[in-house]
Amino acid sequence: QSGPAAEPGNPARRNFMKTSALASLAGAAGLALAGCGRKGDQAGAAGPAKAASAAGELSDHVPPGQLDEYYGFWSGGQSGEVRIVGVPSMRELMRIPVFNPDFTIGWGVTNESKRVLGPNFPPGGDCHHPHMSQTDGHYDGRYIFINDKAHTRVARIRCDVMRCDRITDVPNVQAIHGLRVQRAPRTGYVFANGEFLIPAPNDGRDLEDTKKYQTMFSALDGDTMEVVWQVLVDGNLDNTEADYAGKYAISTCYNSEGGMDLPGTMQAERDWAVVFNIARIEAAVKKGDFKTIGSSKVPVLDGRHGSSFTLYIPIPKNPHGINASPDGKYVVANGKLSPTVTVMEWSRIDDCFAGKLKDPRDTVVAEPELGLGPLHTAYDGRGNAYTTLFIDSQIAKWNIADAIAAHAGKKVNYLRQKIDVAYQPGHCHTSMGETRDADGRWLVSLNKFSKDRFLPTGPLHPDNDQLIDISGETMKLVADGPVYAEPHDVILLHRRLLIDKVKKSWDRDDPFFAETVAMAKRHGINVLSDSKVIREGRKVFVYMTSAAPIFGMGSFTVKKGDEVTVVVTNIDAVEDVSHGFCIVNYGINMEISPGATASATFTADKAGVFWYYCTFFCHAMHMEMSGRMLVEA
Ligand code: CUK
Ligand code: CUA
Ligand code: CA
Repeated sequence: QSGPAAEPGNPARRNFMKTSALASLAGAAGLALAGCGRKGDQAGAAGPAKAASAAGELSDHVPPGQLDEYYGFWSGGQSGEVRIVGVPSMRELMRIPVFNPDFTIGWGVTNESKRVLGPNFPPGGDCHHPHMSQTDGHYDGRYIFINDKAHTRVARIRCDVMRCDRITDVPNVQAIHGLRVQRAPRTGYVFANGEFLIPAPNDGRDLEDTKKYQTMFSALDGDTMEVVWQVLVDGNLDNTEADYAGKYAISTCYNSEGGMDLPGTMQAERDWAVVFNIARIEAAVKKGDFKTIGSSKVPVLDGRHGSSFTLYIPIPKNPHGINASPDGKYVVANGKLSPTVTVMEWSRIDDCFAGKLKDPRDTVVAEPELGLGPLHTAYDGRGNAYTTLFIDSQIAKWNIADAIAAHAGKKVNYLRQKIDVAYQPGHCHTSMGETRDADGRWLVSLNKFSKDRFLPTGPLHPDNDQLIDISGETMKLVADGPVYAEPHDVILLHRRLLIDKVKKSWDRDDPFFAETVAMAKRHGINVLSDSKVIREGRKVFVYMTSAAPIFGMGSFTVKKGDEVTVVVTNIDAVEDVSHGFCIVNYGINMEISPGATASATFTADKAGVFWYYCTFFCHAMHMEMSGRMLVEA
């Protein structure tokens, strides 16, 4: 995978930047620079950035003019956002607001974002598990899906524009935690775990009757974002995973006891992992072998013990992460309160569902002891696994085949190495490691504590995401990366899968703002050329273009109490020339990237002169890109 520097110095890129700056300056003066519209080259698309030092070890250094080799998608945890990080440099490239309001781009301010967020937009979210859609076990660059534990939702991010386009409330459960995608034949299903146990229905009765508490496993359709079925389970649900054949999903349960407090969840020596047989579930849905609950139309199947849809595999103790190996053969549950991880073989799960194996524990082919607090496991595609040890503050590298041999009684040492991380790792993730293309180059350890690794930032410390070279026999720590709270999980994918799919300007027929453009059309407005005010009673629609450095309208007049909708269309065709539209003292700010239309609606409740101005520094005359809203008393 490693290669020579693809774009030394990259003069073409520099020329392009100069050209675009000139072009926009010329636009201001009303000049036409014919023949100057040179397109930017696909800088770096041809080969990986130089990441190999003379010694053959990997480096995190990405010099100016070169691009990172990997895209990282970081969950933003309780910030509610997803972040795009370049790897190996570990530089944050962009943020994608999802469940959180964001005033940089007006997420939660614009009408377009409010349509995605829905009418009861609860501010904030808690996202843990970003996963990209796959086709036959390979990332396909279409979508990233992400859970919201705080409001029981699942969101989808379009990878072509890196914007969230759908958010779905999951009924009948509370707190979506584990989330994974169907790998084969494609995504397909998005699997989502309801973590907490609640009474059904959860309407104020049975508050203390904890025997009636329950939760469910949910499957969404990744194309429509509808919840298509749910399976009632015993115990609770923590993390989830899917196989490489499209037959199964599997979830860990740490509260098989049905406990309502910490000691209550730690009674049993073994909890379990529950396997969901997708074909059997689909057949039952087809047959009508389900019920629905309350106003929800989602088919709910009974997958508790004794069901033919599910298999409960006992796992010690309060297991947490669950991770399928990229060879498609195994899945590993991480013991948390047990120093072990449990390796199950998918083909034995086949046998168990077929009745050829009687004891679900016979699906277990290894149970290596690794250290204290195993939480999550990642893979290098060379037969090795890497497990985070939360309590030991280490990552254990171990060999799967040797662990299986040891389980069968052979005298082999499956443990390859332990490396100290700083400190208390949760997830770890390898480059391409959750796909068939696991390339065994990088591992990121997402450490919950940074303690002494960075300059003090007050009582709240950043997390510490450490970059580890796993390309050789031994793991080598390469870099510390401070991050704002709190990434739980990441995915790392090679840029070749995405770099040509990401748009540099919006298509004019993009569905994200199609409704706004349709409204303009009803008003007889061509948003690409018209700057006009349309009044319908107390509703005022203000349409304007933006082209560096002027808005299509220098002022507009409304009456106090009017409901005002401002619609701005960026007609600059120049890459990277985004505008913003902010009305001073009115709580309105939105981003309008090249080719986009954005709108915001508010009540003009204060009379007077209120300047609007551009918030993205777009031009030498950016400060002058402004106008006045005149609100008559
Ligand atoms: S969980 Cu946070 S460290 Cu929500 Cu994937 Cu394990
Ligand atoms: Cu447009 Cu600044
Ligand atoms: Ca337990």
